[in-house]
Amino acid sequence: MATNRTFTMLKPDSIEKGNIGAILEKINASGFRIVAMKMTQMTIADAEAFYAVHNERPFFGELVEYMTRGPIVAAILEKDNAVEDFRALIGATNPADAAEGTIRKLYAASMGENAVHGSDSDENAQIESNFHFSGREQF
Ligand code: FUP
Repeated sequence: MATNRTFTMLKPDSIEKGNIGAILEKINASGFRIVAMKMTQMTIADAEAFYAVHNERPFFGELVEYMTRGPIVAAILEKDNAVEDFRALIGATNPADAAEGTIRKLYAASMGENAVHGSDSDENAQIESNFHFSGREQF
C-alpha cells in the first residue's frame, strides 16, 4: 500500500543558482506539506552510501563529486500518493526528456546535474528519510 510520504533533496546546483525558494514554492503549490527540512552538506562517505546502488556505474564518481560540492536541502514531504506524485512533479531523470512544467524541465541543466531528488518507492522514501533525519530528528 502506498504511504503518504516521500523524501527529496534540492541538489547543489539548485542552491548555487538561488532556486531554493522557487522549487519549494512549486512543491507547496502542488499540494505537498513539508514535514521536515534542513540544509546540510553531504560528505563523500554520505554520498557514496546514499547512492550505493549506483556504485558500479560509470557516472558514480561524478555523481558523488556533484552531490558533495556544496550544500543541499533535504526534506520529508507529505501528500496522498506522495512517491508517485512527486516523481511526476520532478519529471524524468534527464531534463531533456522531462515534461513541460516539471521541476527538472524548469530548473535542471543536465542528467548529471538534475536539480532535485525524489524517492522511487515507499521503502526507499523511508530509508532515505532515516538517512538524513535520525535520532532526535526522527519524524
Ligand atoms: P532518479 O531516480 O531520477 O533521481 O535517477 P537515478 O536514481 O536513476 O539516478 C540518480 C542520479 O544519478 C541522477 F539524479 C543523476 C545521476 N545519473 C547520471 O548522472 N547518469 C545516468 O545515466 C543516470 C543517473
